[in-house]
Amino acid sequence: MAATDTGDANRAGAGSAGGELEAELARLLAVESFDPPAGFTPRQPEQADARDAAADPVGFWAAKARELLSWDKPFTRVLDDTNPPFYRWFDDGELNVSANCLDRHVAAGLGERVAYHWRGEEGERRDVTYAELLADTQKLANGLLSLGVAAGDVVGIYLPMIPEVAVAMLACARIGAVHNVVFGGFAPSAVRERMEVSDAKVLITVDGARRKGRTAAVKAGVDEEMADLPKLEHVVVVRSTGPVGGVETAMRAGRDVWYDELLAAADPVCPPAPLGAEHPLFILYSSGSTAKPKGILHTTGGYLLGATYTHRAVFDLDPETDVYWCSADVGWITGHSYIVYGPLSNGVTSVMYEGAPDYPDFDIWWQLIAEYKVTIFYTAPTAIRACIKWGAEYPARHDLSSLRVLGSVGEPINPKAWLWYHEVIGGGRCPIVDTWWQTETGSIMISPIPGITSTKPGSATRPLPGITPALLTEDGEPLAEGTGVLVITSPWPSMLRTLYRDDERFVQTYFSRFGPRTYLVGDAARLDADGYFWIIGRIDDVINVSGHRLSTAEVESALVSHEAVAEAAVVAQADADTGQAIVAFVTLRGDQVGDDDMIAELRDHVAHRIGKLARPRRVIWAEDLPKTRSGKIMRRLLRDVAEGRELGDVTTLRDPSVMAALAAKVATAP
Ligand code: 6R9
Repeated sequence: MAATDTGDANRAGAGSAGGELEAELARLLAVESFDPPAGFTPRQPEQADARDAAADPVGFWAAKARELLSWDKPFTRVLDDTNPPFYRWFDDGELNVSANCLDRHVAAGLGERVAYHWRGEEGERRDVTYAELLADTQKLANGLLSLGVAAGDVVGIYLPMIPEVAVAMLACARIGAVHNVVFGGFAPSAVRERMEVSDAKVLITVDGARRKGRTAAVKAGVDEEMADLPKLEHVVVVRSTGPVGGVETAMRAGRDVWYDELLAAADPVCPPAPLGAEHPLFILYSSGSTAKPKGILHTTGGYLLGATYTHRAVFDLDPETDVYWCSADVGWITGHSYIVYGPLSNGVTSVMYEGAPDYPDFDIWWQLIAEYKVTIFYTAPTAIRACIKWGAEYPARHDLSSLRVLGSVGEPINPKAWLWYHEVIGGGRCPIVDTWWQTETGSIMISPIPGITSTKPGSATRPLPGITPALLTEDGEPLAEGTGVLVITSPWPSMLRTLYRDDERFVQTYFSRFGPRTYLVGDAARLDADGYFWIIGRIDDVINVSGHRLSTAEVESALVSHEAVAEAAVVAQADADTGQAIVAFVTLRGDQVGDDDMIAELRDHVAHRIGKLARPRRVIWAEDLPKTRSGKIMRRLLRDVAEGRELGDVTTLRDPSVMAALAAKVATAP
């Protein structure tokens, strides 16, 4: 039964004593379902959308594509499903993503509207308007053309959270170049790999990047790793921090060019190229079951429709009045769809923040929300859990009454974090949208609609209009209720089109288990009697650390690339802060000593190869690893050991005694 939780909104908000808050949260933990807050009136016609989509899903998407996007050439074909899983949407239509994100708003007289209120980590402010974004985008687009970039070429982007990252993406979209953004927190060697496998022609990067008062020399790292990439013709460098540690950024003659000089020399007018709706827009590498990252490919029309429609519907957006902030990094799909493409296509004002949530102090987020009167805030459960740890006194210092809708993404949100978000940040009056989706889906798939859907803490609730998730048993039988494998049974416009230059892996990964018309998500889920989805977690060897996807194989291959390591197996362990944490079982070579120095060295080595977020939380020395007779490492058993569970069946192991030895080790390991 649903309980209404609106009578005394704000009671747990600013000023309430810690004890009272604890008691209130404990009481609410027993509440299973929350009706939409009484004072919240939705603006969008989603009930009508749901009806239309149920009656005619393809017709629904066609209508939305005409209503929400501007087409240079209208499409006449909506969906081509004759060659599944290679679906095509709107494929005889033409449009340009940057024109939809910029030109159409400027043409409508909204050029002076702020696109991004940017804040630097030392408090610097820059308000970038739609007109300014359009001007820079045109110049950079011309600059890229002058460097020889043509439609279809891949351009790498390795930038921190500065407005230039949006300009870089939009400039590519303007000329039909395919961007390949790499998260700024990844190590240069991970960037190199992604540039190499995608044959990137140009890389757009930065002199240095700031993080919590320190500056890292990004361009120097790029030079070290990418001196010998034959296909990489140019490196464009944004002057962001100036010399790092007193050292001038080195520029290689003939290859490197300063971003500001490129823009200054460029023609200010670059008409947007009309592109086929199925023209590739970007590749984004994501972790899969093997060490080789998957180059997820999205195309122009369907992707932009997904991002634009869901950003409106899920956040109950009013571009005229809302101030929106997504705290993700542009290097992830959440940043692509909900910092750049969705918000800009809808013409809303966003906040973009360069820094960390705990710098200069634990209240910086709440300070920004109060200052810019943010109405919609979208973040990750791991960040909420960190805020809980820091304490409710930090949000209590600021006026958060502008907030209207709160969003969550990246991993299942535990009810405790949900309730704290609801009470302390939302003052009990803001609907929470727990949005389930993936890099592959391009846009949000399962989520409540604010003011319409009753919410249950921990459930992403129901599918959005036009989206058809289902649960199957291992044998592919549909489940009306219970726990099973999550699939999506019909195509949707923003779905991935393939894995870059690897159609075979695309079919194999997503469309082989249940056939070419059933998309295998890779998550397990539970469906309750009300038709609500509860995402349980991955069914493959993907680890979710703080909402970031990492593959066990990728971390293992980084570990074994260290000379001291003979073998490594990596598993996830449940973690109260990061959702999951990485545990590495490592067998050293005979002459090596497993001590604290070696642990530190291996952690550094992984940070250097992949990035800091891939560093194992725990390293456990293993004389031997549990293997089947065919030599497969049984990670399931390692997980049981890491999480301190009773061991299951070990009889399939070649040497069952291995597990007892490991269990004893884990009991004493830090
Ligand atoms: C957007 C994004 C996708 C994986 C996905 C699932 C997990 C994302 C979630 C969620 C439970 C949510 N995930 N959102 N689990 N509830 N609201 O995160 O994309 O980086 O590709 O990760 O993240 O396991 O399969 P991506």
